[in-house]
Amino acid sequence: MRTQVCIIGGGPSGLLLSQLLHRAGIDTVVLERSTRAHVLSRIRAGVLEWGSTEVLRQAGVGARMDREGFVHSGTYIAARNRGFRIDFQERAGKSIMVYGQTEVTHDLYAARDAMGGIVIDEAADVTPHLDESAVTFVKDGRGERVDCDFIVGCDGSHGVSRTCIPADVLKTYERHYPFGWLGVLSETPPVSEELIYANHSRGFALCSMRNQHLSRYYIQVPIEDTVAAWSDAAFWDELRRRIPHDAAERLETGPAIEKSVAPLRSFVAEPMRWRNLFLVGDAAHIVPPTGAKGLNLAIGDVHYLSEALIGHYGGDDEGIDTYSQRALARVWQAIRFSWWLTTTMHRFPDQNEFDQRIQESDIAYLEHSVAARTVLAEQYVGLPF
Ligand code: RFL
Ligand code: PHB
Repeated sequence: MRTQVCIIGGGPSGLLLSQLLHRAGIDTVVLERSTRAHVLSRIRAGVLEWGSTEVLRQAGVGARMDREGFVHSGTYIAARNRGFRIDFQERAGKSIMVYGQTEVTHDLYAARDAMGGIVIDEAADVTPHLDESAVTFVKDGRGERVDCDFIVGCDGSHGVSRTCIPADVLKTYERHYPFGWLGVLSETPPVSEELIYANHSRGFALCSMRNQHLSRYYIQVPIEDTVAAWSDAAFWDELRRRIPHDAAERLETGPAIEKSVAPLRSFVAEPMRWRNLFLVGDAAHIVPPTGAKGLNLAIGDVHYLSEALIGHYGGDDEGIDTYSQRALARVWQAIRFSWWLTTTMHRFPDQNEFDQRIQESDIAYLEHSVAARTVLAEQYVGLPF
């Protein structure tokens, strides 16, 4: 098989890149390790920056999002069981869109199918060969090979692409947080019309949603906790203790239809280009979910790289030569924001009452300072590309 751009990974990054390039007349092949059903069953991100919604529209996959997604012009921040609102429109002139990653991925697969895009799922042993500008893999027990101009690693944090960058070239930066998030999806009306991020001396909590009948809630738990350690009843009790009193009183509970524990981590790999290989999304960087930045950063990378590759095939290499530098500058801003919000909102194992008061003062400052609310809003809605 021969193509121009071979994309490893059929998550949101890989599918979106393939869609944007195909629309610009550039051939791609996407190689995905899992089944499509598995990729579509992952419950992950819920919040899109406005810039991300624009990239999705540009890719021709914005119609259902614009019909079914929820535009939020603000969010609630809480401490000591009391919340206040930050108005994104007023402070940053932009809103965000609540539309699940599962739906984004679904729309991307539908669009790829409609255009006859090649997405090969259950591709095993995917191996990039940078010297030969090719990727080999095994499908249905048979060895296959794709020759290409460029290889793009959209294969997430445990993918194979990043390992092709020599150890003396690759530099990584990492922080592990000493707790996880227990997430629950339930067929109940969301407790609040906008998200609530709650600091509490018992630990962080987040109230989010997918639609008017589907809520997504998270609580901070010890990193070693398993799903089995948390009955539905124990989860709801703990959530109620941490969120604002008025929300706790309104909270409607029901059976969890999905429950999982996710670790929190910050990670950056540099550079994001090595020879004919580019890294995109979680393959190059991970943020803790507190700032809702993971999927949005992935979409940002795709935006830069699609422009760069379109430029290359039009005779201009500046975009591919500066891709790593441009993408990383924006990535580090989101790494810092996600670290700050995580640090301000969570209970650390060695935290004492002094540390708790510092966090509460930081949050009170947000409530009372227009400047502080502007700083948060500008970053939450997403810095410009
Ligand atoms: P993905 O989604 O991990 O997709 C990578 C794909 O590559 C495949 N793959 C391979 N294929 C072939 N060969 C190999 N060797 C391969 N190795 C891996 C995998 O099967 C997979 O299909 O990465 P991508 O596309 O870069 O997308 C990144 C996002 O998924 C991620 O950043 C977000 O989900 C993070 N995230 C959030 N981001 C937001 O912007 N807003 C949020 O509100 C938000 N909430 C979250 C989140 C992530 C969470 N978890 C569970 C990690 C909430 C949670 C709980
Ligand atoms: C979600 O709805 O899953 C979600 C929302 C906001 C976050 C993280 C996750 O910061």
